[in-house]
Formats: sequence, C-alpha cells, structure tokens
Amino acid sequence: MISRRSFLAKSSLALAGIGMAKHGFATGLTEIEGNFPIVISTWNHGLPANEAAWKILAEGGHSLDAVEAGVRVPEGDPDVITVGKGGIPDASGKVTLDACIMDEKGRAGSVTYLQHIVHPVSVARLVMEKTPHVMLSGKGALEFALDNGFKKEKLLTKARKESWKKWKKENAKFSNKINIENVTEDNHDTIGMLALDKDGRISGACTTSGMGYKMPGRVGDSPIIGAGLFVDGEVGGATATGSGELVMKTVGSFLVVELMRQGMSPSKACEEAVKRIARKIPDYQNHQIGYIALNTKGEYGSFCIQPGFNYALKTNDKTELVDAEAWLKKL
Ligand code: SD4
Repeated sequence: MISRRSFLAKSSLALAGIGMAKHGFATGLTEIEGNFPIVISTWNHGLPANEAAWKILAEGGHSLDAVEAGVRVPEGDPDVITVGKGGIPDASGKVTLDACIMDEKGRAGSVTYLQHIVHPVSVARLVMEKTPHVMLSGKGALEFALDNGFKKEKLLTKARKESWKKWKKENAKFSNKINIENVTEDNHDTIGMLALDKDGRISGACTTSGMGYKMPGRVGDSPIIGAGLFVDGEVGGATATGSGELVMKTVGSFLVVELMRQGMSPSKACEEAVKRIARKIPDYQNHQIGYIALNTKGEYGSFCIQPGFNYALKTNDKTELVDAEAWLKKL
C-alpha cells in the first residue's frame, strides 16, 4: 500500500532548509526520504478535493493552504449532502456546520454549530490566525465570520429540505432524539484531509454538517482537535469520519497520532484506534468509524469498523480511491 519516493533536496535545501530547520527536519545537505507531496482525504468526494489541494502542493505551496483549498470543494458543492452548502440539517431543519484545521506547528482553529456560512473551514483558519482562541461556536462564530467578510447564505438546499420533511414525517415519534436507524452510510461523509507538502510540512482539515438529523445543539467530533483531527509536525496526522460520539469518547485522532509516535505504521495505528472503540463501546457494531492517517514520511493508511469506507489518495504517480480494511470483516 505504501509507495515511497526518495528525493534529494540538495540545492533546493537552500530554500527548503529554512523551513525544515523551523519544523525539526534535518538541515544542510541531507537526503530526505519520503513520499511527498501527498494528500489523502475521506470518501469519494475526496477525489475532487484532492485535485484542488494538489494544485497548491504541486507548485510547492504549504500543506495548510492545500487542505483548506481541498475541503472547500465539497463544502461548496450543493450535491454533497454531508458537508457545507448541501449539508443535511439537524432534527429541527437547521444546517449547522462543524470544522477545524491544524498545521505542522500545532496551530489549530475550529468552529462549531456555525450556521449560514458555506466555508466553515476558512472561518476555522481565521480563528487560528486572528484570535488567541482555538474554537468559536454558534452565534459568536457567525459574528466573527461576518465581521471578517464572510457572506451569510441560506444553506438548506431544496433537496435537503424535502428529505428532511420526509424524515420528520417518518420519525415523528423520535422527535429531536438521534435515531440510530438514521445513521446510515449517507450520514457518514465528513471530509477529513491530510497533506504533506514538498518541504515535509503536514496539515489537516476536517469539515462536516455532522450527523444527519442530529439533536439541535449537537456538536460532533469533527471540529474537536484530538477527536476529529490531530496533527503533530514531528509525527503525522489523523482524521476521522463516522459517528462522532465514539471518536470523542476515545479521542480518536490524537490516539492514532500517539500510536504512530510509538512506532506504529499509519494503518496499524488506525486499526488500534478502531479496536479501542470496539473494546470500550458496547454498541459499536451499529456505527461506522473510518480513520485515515499520514506520517511525516508520507506513509499512509486507514481502518474502519464496517466495510464500505474508502479514501482518496493523490501522489505524484497515483490518483485513486482506496478501500479501507474493516474490523467487522476481520472478526
Ligand atoms: C459527526 N463525524 O458529526 C461526524 C459525522 C461524519 O461522515 O463523520 N460523517 O459525528
């Protein structure tokens, strides 16, 4: 699964070395082993998202710019029903968005329960860059976005409104409760993206409309640093998709990164994090969780609970959708 490419960063180190010194990489005339640039992201909407990220990576840009540009693609696509503009609403019919972003220096920004803004990831980036905080929520996040030039838009598309009305009729007895029967594959298409740029800098982003028809006020794992996304410039990054409650309870993405720090491969670390869920959460078999991970050498991997999760991969020589290995198939 892991394709590796080694490149000599000799003369380019005059340029890149400045960045590398800052980020803990070897400086001087050093051979840097690694499979980068590289970008991976969850689900098949990761394919067009990776293309947008790749434009930046291929020109030698920063992975932070790449992941932001990448996940903005599904955020802006009204046909993607689990992210941004086309997102499924909560039980009361409101589209509320969660997103976060993190770079190789450990800088992080996040927004939760954000309404009316198509690109929550860009608001999260501004939280990271312009405020002393990590996370803004709800009304405060919206005010911050509007103060910074974001446009207020109507997010509930016609198609999603129709589905929501149908859902409401069929699930009247559940009122505002999360109905596990509604946690279908359609509900599990958060985009999480990890990218390593040509200078070995890793960043990640994660953005979602969250669990479909969630309880009003519910926030999932996706905007929570350590749960839906975690990046450590010395080790790598991980991001999650699926039932956020399970990821939050096990601080999943942080766990994957820490396991990689201890020497596990990205695939093995993702598998261990899924097994942790299987050990700790009794009804985990009713849920899907998919993790993807990338280390700073450009090795990547994934693991999930149910068969059916896939992720998009782009490198200099590969553009593909990869099926993740599933715990329930291994049992
Ligand atoms: C959440 N983790 O809000 C998100 C949902 C998701 O793919 O990943 N969907 O719980």
